[in-house]
Amino acid sequence: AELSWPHRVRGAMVLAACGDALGAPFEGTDPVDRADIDDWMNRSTQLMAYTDDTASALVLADHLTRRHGTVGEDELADELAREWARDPDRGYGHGAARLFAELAHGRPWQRAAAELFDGQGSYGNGAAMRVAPVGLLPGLGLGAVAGRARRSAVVTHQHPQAVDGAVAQAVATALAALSTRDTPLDPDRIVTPIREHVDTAEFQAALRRLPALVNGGASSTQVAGEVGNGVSAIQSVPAALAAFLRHPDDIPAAIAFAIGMGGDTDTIASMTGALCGARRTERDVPVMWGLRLGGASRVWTAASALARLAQAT
Ligand code: 8NA
Ligand code: MG
Ligand code: MG
Ligand code: MG
Repeated sequence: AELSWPHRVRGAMVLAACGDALGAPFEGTDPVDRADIDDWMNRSTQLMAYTDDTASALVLADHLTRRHGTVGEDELADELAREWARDPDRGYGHGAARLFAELAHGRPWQRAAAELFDGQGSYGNGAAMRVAPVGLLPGLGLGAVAGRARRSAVVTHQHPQAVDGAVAQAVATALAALSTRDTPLDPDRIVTPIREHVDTAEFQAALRRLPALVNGGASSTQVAGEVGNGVSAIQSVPAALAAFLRHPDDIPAAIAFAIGMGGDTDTIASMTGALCGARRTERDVPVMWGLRLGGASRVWTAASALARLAQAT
């Protein structure tokens, strides 16, 4: 009963979308005024809109639901490109928009993704920001989660740090969904298993610093200063994990912490939301956020369909 996996799936998907929409107005702001965050989170009754982060996470969720949890790279590339073409003004990164335009013209993803940024591939967080559904698949070991995260990433992001970012965020989501609520979360017990699945020395180093930072009670701005808050996976994925580990059982505090880091606020808050929602379930998502979220029924439908995979197996 404690695990209640379907509730955790819905919690993660809905709170990831809310984090994205709550963080979006602050994207690129650095530093962010804490009073502005509180006002927007707590008092405003304005509608809020999700961005590319959620749009692409919903594509991946639907993909996994239809394929009973497996990743098909060709299909996924096509589905992501079609979502971009249908609704291109959701705030996609430059490399992502260029890539999707090429895919829409029939170029194979293998070549188009590899040629981005002078042949380095993108090190942006675009593969990590959409990956939470992979960590929410029922009954997978962490190695299988990591493998599916990698396959879901490479269709757009071939830089090794961007792939590591997707692996880290997917494994973190699975660990959050497996964790016991309201019992203290030891940062080492989350960070150590994630480190077993990432490949690059840079990602290893970025993750290794997190437990001391979190245990030392670092503030939002201190974490941003140490870890970074930019659109690269190597900065934003550890930043989101730190926000979750600082406030694992207090959703508004974790989201405010994430937005308070500044920089890529929609994406950091969305990834934090996925982790907190996976630990807490949808029952702990503030009701007003769901009511303010444009497209909430689309999010709810995709989340509930993904959650039903747990009942089918
Ligand atoms: P992406 O692949 O375009 O990467 C994002 C950005 O990272 C690029 O536009 C480049 O500036 C930079 N970049 C990535 N790889 C390299 C490289 N190898 N060499 C040099 N520069 C590089 O798109 P993505 O899907 O990975 O990005 C996701 C982000 O874009 C999310 O934050 C999302 O919300 C969106 N976004 C962010 C901002 C922002 O200011 N933070 C603004 C608009 C859109
Ligand atoms: Mg975005
Ligand atoms: Mg954006
Ligand atoms: Mg962003």
